[in-house]
Amino acid sequence: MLTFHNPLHAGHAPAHEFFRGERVPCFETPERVFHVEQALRERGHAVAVPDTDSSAVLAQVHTPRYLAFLQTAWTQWLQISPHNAQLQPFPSVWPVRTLRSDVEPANFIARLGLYSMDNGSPLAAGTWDAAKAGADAAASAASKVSRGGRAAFCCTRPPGHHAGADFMGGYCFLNNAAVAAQTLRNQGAHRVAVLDVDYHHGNGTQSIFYDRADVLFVSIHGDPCTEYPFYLGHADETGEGDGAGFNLNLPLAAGSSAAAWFSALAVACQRIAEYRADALVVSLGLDAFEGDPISRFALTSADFSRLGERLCTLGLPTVFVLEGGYAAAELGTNAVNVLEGFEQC
Ligand code: Q9C
Ligand code: ZN
Repeated sequence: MLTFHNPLHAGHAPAHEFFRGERVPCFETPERVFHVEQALRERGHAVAVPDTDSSAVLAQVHTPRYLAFLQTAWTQWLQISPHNAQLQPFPSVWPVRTLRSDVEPANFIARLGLYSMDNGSPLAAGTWDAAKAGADAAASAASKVSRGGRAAFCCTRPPGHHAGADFMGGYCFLNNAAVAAQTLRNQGAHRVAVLDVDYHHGNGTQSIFYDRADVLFVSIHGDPCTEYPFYLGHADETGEGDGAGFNLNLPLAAGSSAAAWFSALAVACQRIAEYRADALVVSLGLDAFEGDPISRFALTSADFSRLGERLCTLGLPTVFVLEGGYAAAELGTNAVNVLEGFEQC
């Protein structure tokens, strides 16, 4: 399958994140994409460089002040002290209920909190360049599919589906799936379906399209009662305003079987078929894998082939966008199994 890779992803390489009160090595590493690129090469798939600038579509998906902050965040961090080059900034304060988010504080860490949903999105020197090149890869894959390609894969990191219009979260900075969906809309698709199969609910993508009927969001994920992102992803979130009825969450209990997962996939595919979408974006997280270190579903590598086959039967022009998946050594096999399953039906 034609793949657009992110030539700058390795510049986003923060050292640490927080886990159970401790600073631990990041789960979301450059190694993840090295494995996917290696599997693509070994199995004979063409890998292309992004050829589309996502700047205009990013301005449709994210707010101007969030983009301005993110683009200069590392420079702002260094302006506090040159010694910060060796350190990672983390937010420690957030504008939750009753606090104001309309005024940007002058304090950098306070601004970082304003534009974050958690302390789980570590920044590094190359974060903006990596995230922007990833959005370019997503726009490139969507443009290719708009021009008549059956499918394309955006092989990128950092992931995107937790990033909302004006915040980062869950290792995500720019919402690549939203960029792909909006690009398809801009280039003539009337209705676009986004199917998010990452273990974690795609709260950012849901929120970006929640009041819109032209983009249907469907997600299969760990029940937010116990799983990240905790504060969104319940079954009663069905859309609002023009978007009422165009959001479908299919939460499953942590520990659910592959059989339960494929039953949810059947419901998801049924809804997408009813919607009569012109194109499909798949937020391809691979953390539903049985070996994932931070997730609790049970898909095998063979199940990922089956997922690809099932998605192909929808018969839609399809853009795959890499999201999570932290069993790095198996990530290439699992990703390419989906893509080849798709090509086999
Ligand atoms: N801080 C994606 O899969 N929390 N994001 C893990 C360690 C966040 C996952 C706990 C998990 C986010 C794109
Ligand atoms: Zn995930």
